[in-house]
Order: sequence, then structure tokens, then C-alpha cells
Amino acid sequence: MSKKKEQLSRAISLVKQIMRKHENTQLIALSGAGISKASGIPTFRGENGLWKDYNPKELATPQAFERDPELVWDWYSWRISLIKNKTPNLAHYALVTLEKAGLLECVLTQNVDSLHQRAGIENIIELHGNIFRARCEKCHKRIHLDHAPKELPICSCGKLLRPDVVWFGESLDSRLLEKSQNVLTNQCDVLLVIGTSGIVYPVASFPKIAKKNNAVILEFNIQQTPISHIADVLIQGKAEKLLPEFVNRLLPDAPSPSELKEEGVKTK
Ligand code: BV8
Ligand code: ZN
Repeated sequence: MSKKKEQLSRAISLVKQIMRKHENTQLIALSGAGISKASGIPTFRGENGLWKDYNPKELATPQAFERDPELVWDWYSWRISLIKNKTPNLAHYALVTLEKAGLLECVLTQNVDSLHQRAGIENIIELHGNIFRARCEKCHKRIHLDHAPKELPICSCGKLLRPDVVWFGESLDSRLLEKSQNVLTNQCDVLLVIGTSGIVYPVASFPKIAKKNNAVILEFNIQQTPISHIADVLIQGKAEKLLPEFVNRLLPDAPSPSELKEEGVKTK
């Protein structure tokens, strides 16, 4: 049996064991840029990653925005245009199958691309904000951006708007942090860690919180990460391949990720 097959079988039998023991087994998914790679959205690190051409310090910090709002808005506008016409992939739909089956409690995502919601996920916490929103630091107004702003967006109060994302050196929304830590502590029998390099804090500490509360940690990644040493299984390979296979074998009678994707395309 190939290594991948064996890792998948181990992961499925672990979850099945828990499902036999617990009436309402609860899964949580923690996702990063790797889940959206197959949708054509570059990840942050790794080959042709978003940061490769730029230094995060130059673009994703309040200081950078202070210093050169035009450059920062150019980068976000480029990303909005890039992400806008991308669609969720089978890894996103695999999580929708789990949520519809009542197994998935919540998606905790570091992604700002709305692809989980566009696949149909209802219960989600966007830890680093959303690229299709801008906000005013003066009057706290938030506006939806359905396309890249042509020029610097100004709030009705006159202040320059900023992307509604969390930059380096900025704290995450404390209510979202609290909610995340609460579900990881009280509603997580299994944590699926999907496509994250596990180096950006405080989210990188989430698997440890789940582990401390006896959750099984299943990591879906193409390579080892700093999370792998606490994972019960690293299912090594592409999430868009392995996550749908994991879900199809775990829930053979549920609407499959490919059926959901088909449906999603039809209702567009
Ligand atoms: C904060 C903005 C309080 C939105 C981003 C200790 C504690 C607390 C903070 C820190 C700390 N140590 C350092 C810090 C500071 C910093 C930090 O963590 N730095 C790191 C780099 C060391 N953290 C912060 O500043 C956070 N704020 O804690 O406030 C504070 C304040 C000041 C000082 C101390 C504390 C704020 C962090 C949020 C930053 N904002 N984005 C945007 O523009 O998008 S981070 C950016 O990285 C994105 O949000 C992204 O989601 C995030 C994480 O990256 P990943 O999603 O993991 O993506 P990446 O490309 O890295 O990895 C992709 C993975 O997928 C890889 O593993 C790859 O192998 C895999 N993959 C690829 N293809 C596939 C695949 N897997 C499966 N299938 C595939 N097909
Ligand atoms: Zn304002």
C-alpha cells in the first residue's frame, strides 16, 4: 500500500474509532493558503509564493500603509483582481460535505479569499480578515469591495480606508480569538489542519491548544511543517486530492465534494 494510502487509512480509522465512541463527534478545520492553491491563488511562502517578490514588511504592516498607502493598495488591488474570478476547489467542498453531515463544527481560516463561504460553508471564523472588505480606522465603518478600487478608497468621513485584514504586528480580533480558543478547547475531537505552514502566530499555536484537550490532529500538507510533530497523522500530498478522498471514504453515503462542486457550478 502506498505511503499516502496508508496515511489516509490510518486517519480514517482514527476518526471512525472516535465516531463509534462519541455520539456527536466534532471536527474543526484550520485552513491556510495551501487549501486555495489549487484554485489558482498563490500561497504566501514556497515557490512562486505571494511574498516571494515582496517583503511582508513592505506590504502587510500598518507602518507600510502609513508610509506608502498607494503601494499597499496596489498589492491588495492586484490580489483582489486575482482572487475575484477564482472558484473553490474540491478541498473546500470536502469541508462542506463534512459540515452538511453535521460532523464539522467550524472552519477557522487564515485565508482572506472567501472561498470557504463561496463553497457553501456556514460556520466560519476569518482570523485574518477578508480581502473583499475595507474599513475606516476613524469611524470604524466597513464596506464591501466587489472589485479592486480604481483609486485610493476614501470613507464618507473623509479618512483613507484600509484593507480589512490583520497585518503583521496587529492583534487579531479578541472576540474571534476567544471564540476560536473556545471551540478548540470544548468542541474539538478532531482538528483537520489543512495547507498551513504553521509559522504565523497566534494561529500557529491552535493545534497545540486542541492537542492539549486530547483532540486527534490530522494534518493535510504537501510537506512537513512545525505542526507535523504533534500531528497524529500527516497525510502528505495535495489537499484537493486527499481531503475529498478522506471524506468520501469516511462518509460514503453523503453528497460527495464533486457533487457539491457540480451543484455549486449549476447554481452560479
Ligand atoms: C499578533 C494578512 C499581537 C492578510 C497575514 C508570537 C506570538 C504572537 C505574535 C508573534 C509571535 N511571533 C511573531 C509574531 C508576530 C507575527 C508572526 O507570527 N510572525 C511570524 C512570521 C513569525 N504575528 C503577528 O504579527 C500577528 N499579530 O500576534 O498580534 C502581537 C503584535 C506585535 C508583536 C507580537 C504580538 C498577525 C498575523 C497575521 C498576519 N497577516 N496576512 C493578507 O494580506 O492575506 S499572515 C499571512 O500568512 C496570511 O494571512 C496567511 O494566511 C498566513 C499564514 O500563511 P499560510 O496560510 O500558512 O500560508 P503559507 O504560504 O505560509 O503556507 C502554505 C502551506 O500550504 C505550506 O505549508 C505548503 O506546504 C502548503 N501547501 C501548498 N500547496 C498545498 C499545500 N498543502 C496542501 N495541499 C496543497 N495543494
Ligand atoms: Zn470613516
